[in-house]
Amino acid sequence: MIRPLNLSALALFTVACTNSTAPGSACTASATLACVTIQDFTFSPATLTIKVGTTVQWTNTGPSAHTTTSDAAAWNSGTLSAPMGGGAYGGGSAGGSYTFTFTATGSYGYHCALHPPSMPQYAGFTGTITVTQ
Ligand SMILES: [Cu+2]
Repeated sequence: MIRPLNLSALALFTVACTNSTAPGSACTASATLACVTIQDFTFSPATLTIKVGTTVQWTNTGPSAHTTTSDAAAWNSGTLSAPMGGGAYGGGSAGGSYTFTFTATGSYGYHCALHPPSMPQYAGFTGTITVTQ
Protein backbone atom coordinates (compact mmCIF):
# COMPACT_ATOMS: atom_id res chain seq x y z
CA MET A 1 0.00 0.00 0.00
CA ILE A 2 1.44 3.35 -1.00
CA ARG A 3 1.42 5.95 1.75
CA PRO A 4 2.59 9.28 0.31
CA LEU A 5 2.98 11.05 3.66
CA ASN A 6 5.31 8.40 4.99
CA LEU A 7 7.33 8.43 1.78
CA SER A 8 7.87 12.18 1.99
CA ALA A 9 8.94 11.90 5.59
CA LEU A 10 11.41 9.22 4.59
CA ALA A 11 12.79 11.37 1.75
CA LEU A 12 13.31 14.30 4.10
CA PHE A 13 15.04 12.07 6.60
CA THR A 14 17.33 10.67 3.92
CA VAL A 15 18.38 14.14 2.76
CA ALA A 16 19.09 15.20 6.33
CA CYS A 17 21.26 12.16 6.96
CA THR A 18 23.24 11.85 3.74
CA ASN A 19 23.97 15.50 3.07
CA SER A 20 25.93 16.17 6.20
CA THR A 21 27.78 19.41 6.70
CA ALA A 22 30.96 19.85 8.66
CA PRO A 23 30.41 21.17 12.16
CA GLY A 24 30.34 24.93 12.22
CA SER A 25 32.78 27.16 13.94
CA ALA A 26 31.57 29.74 16.41
CA CYS A 27 30.62 33.01 14.75
CA THR A 28 32.16 36.20 16.08
CA ALA A 29 30.66 39.23 14.39
CA SER A 30 33.07 41.85 13.04
CA ALA A 31 33.13 44.62 10.44
CA THR A 32 33.25 41.96 7.74
CA LEU A 33 31.35 39.07 9.34
CA ALA A 34 27.69 38.96 10.40
CA CYS A 35 26.12 36.04 12.25
CA VAL A 36 22.67 34.51 11.86
CA THR A 37 21.46 31.57 13.94
CA ILE A 38 18.86 29.06 12.80
CA GLN A 39 16.82 27.62 15.65
CA ASP A 40 13.21 26.52 16.18
CA PHE A 41 12.14 27.51 12.67
CA THR A 42 13.44 31.04 13.03
CA PHE A 43 16.36 32.89 11.47
CA SER A 44 17.80 35.32 14.01
CA PRO A 45 18.06 38.12 13.21
CA ALA A 46 15.47 37.62 10.48
CA THR A 47 16.37 40.92 8.85
CA LEU A 48 19.93 42.09 8.59
CA THR A 49 21.52 45.06 6.83
CA ILE A 50 25.18 44.77 5.85
CA LYS A 51 27.75 46.50 3.65
CA VAL A 52 28.91 45.08 0.34
CA GLY A 53 31.77 42.68 0.91
CA THR A 54 30.42 41.38 4.22
CA THR A 55 30.28 37.65 4.85
CA VAL A 56 27.24 36.20 6.57
CA GLN A 57 27.59 33.00 8.58
CA TRP A 58 24.45 31.00 9.33
CA THR A 59 24.77 28.47 12.14
CA ASN A 60 22.21 25.84 13.09
CA THR A 61 21.80 25.95 16.86
CA GLY A 62 18.55 24.00 17.15
CA PRO A 63 17.48 20.37 17.14
CA SER A 64 16.27 20.18 13.51
CA ALA A 65 18.33 20.18 10.33
CA HIS A 66 17.82 23.29 8.19
CA THR A 67 19.19 25.08 5.15
CA THR A 68 19.74 28.69 4.19
CA THR A 69 18.51 28.93 0.63
CA SER A 70 18.31 32.13 -1.39
CA ASP A 71 14.87 32.78 -2.88
CA ALA A 72 16.65 33.86 -6.08
CA ALA A 73 19.21 31.02 -6.10
CA ALA A 74 22.13 33.27 -5.10
CA TRP A 75 23.24 30.64 -2.57
CA ASN A 76 22.14 27.33 -1.10
CA SER A 77 23.80 25.85 1.95
CA GLY A 78 22.52 22.33 1.60
CA THR A 79 21.54 20.62 4.84
CA LEU A 80 23.03 22.12 8.00
CA SER A 81 22.98 19.46 10.67
CA ALA A 82 21.74 20.04 14.19
CA PRO A 83 24.30 20.15 16.99
CA MET A 84 25.17 16.67 18.23
CA GLY A 85 25.48 15.66 21.84
CA GLY A 86 24.77 17.64 24.96
CA GLY A 87 21.03 17.63 24.31
CA ALA A 88 19.01 18.84 21.39
CA TYR A 89 20.30 22.39 21.64
CA GLY A 90 23.95 21.50 21.62
CA GLY A 91 26.65 21.58 24.18
CA GLY A 92 28.42 18.83 22.29
CA SER A 93 29.62 19.50 18.78
CA ALA A 94 28.49 22.61 16.96
CA GLY A 95 25.70 22.50 14.43
CA GLY A 96 26.36 22.95 10.75
CA SER A 97 27.24 26.38 9.44
CA TYR A 98 27.49 28.05 6.05
CA THR A 99 29.07 31.30 4.91
CA PHE A 100 28.29 33.48 1.91
CA THR A 101 29.95 36.76 0.94
CA PHE A 102 27.70 39.42 -0.57
CA THR A 103 29.42 41.25 -3.40
CA ALA A 104 26.46 43.20 -4.82
CA THR A 105 23.93 45.54 -3.25
CA GLY A 106 20.32 44.46 -3.08
CA SER A 107 17.69 42.77 -0.99
CA TYR A 108 18.13 39.03 -0.66
CA GLY A 109 15.26 36.98 0.68
CA TYR A 110 15.91 33.44 1.82
CA HIS A 111 14.24 30.48 3.45
CA CYS A 112 14.85 26.90 4.58
CA ALA A 113 14.40 24.40 1.76
CA LEU A 114 13.48 21.65 4.24
CA HIS A 115 10.74 23.75 5.87
CA PRO A 116 9.59 26.03 3.03
CA PRO A 117 7.35 29.05 3.64
CA SER A 118 4.93 27.59 1.09
CA MET A 119 3.86 25.27 3.93
CA PRO A 120 1.49 27.19 6.24
CA GLN A 121 3.26 26.16 9.44
CA TYR A 122 6.54 27.63 8.16
CA ALA A 123 5.09 30.75 6.53
CA GLY A 124 7.10 33.01 8.85
CA PHE A 125 10.33 31.07 8.57
CA THR A 126 12.12 33.46 6.21
CA GLY A 127 14.93 35.99 6.33
CA THR A 128 16.14 38.99 4.38
CA ILE A 129 19.67 40.32 3.95
CA THR A 130 19.85 43.93 2.74
CA VAL A 131 23.21 44.80 1.22
CA THR A 132 24.15 48.46 0.95
CA GLN A 133 27.19 50.38 -0.31
CU1 LIG B 1 14.41 24.12 8.20
